[in-house]
Amino acid sequence: MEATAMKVVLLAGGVGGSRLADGMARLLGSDLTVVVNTGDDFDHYGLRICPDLDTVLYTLSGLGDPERGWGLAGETYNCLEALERLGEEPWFLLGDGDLATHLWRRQALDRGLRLTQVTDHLRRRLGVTCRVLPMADEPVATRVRTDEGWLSFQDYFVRHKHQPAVRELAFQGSPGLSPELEQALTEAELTVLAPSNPFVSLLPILRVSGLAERLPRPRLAVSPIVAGRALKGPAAAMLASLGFPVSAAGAALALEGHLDELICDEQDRALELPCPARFLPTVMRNPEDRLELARRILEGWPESPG
Ligand code: FO1
Repeated sequence: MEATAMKVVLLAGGVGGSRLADGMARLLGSDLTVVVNTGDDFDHYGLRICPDLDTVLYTLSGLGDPERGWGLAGETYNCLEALERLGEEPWFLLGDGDLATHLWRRQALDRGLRLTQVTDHLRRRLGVTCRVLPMADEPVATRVRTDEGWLSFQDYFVRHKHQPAVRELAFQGSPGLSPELEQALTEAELTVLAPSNPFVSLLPILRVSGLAERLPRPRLAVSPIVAGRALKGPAAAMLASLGFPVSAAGAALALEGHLDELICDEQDRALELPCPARFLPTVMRNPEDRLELARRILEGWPESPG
């Protein structure tokens, strides 16, 4: 880890967010707080599944599956196979090691711990040095309206393989700031919005009551769209179906009012953008790319690691 005095909050969804979190954590250590979307969370077989929190924790601990970006590396699926023998048709792949996380979380929540406290325990046990905070302690559920009607988020994303066009989004729950998040926002000097899906990863975080207005400035957002394509997931398709340009400019418009500078990929230099922009190599293919992108993002800001 390289030493720096700058405190940063990174707003992140799952896979793309966790990769930038990894680069930033190696630069900033405990001066980084990753604020993670929990709108994808859901109950399944009585367990509380928090996919984005777990993706961030597994990636930062080095335990994650590098190919898929979610779940643990080298997973086995004995429990799911046993469920199949009982007549179930598992559509959400919960590995045996991952199940331990969900069992432990369920037990801790049942004992009255808040999700923030549960996540902090997991973080410490997994050896993650930066702070990782759920966007809220209260449950929030993202729902999407498709031509087949309203779907819960994981139904849309995993069961329907994010194929249906998304026409509208809704968020159930009225989350507020946890004391830990309020303190992190007060202490930090810079906000970074990870290259996560604007609609289903970042906007759920930004609608937490009191969060958007407390975000430390400047707020830098890394575009999840490069050369008109999403690096992963349905961000490009959602921009199109929700009526935005399918480009980094569209991502900036989707986050209008929440960013001071957009960091776009060098391939998008010719784009006309609705806000101040910087052009960097933003595609993270390996851990070195993550660190380099984190360093370049922080470059140029006062007290940055340089
Ligand atoms: N994504 C999938 O596409 N299929 C799965 O079966 C799946 C299982 C899964 C289990 C645990 C976990 O933490 C994440 C998992 N994901 C799976 C990823 C995840 O649901 C999505 O990537 C996010 O919700 C979107 O950020």
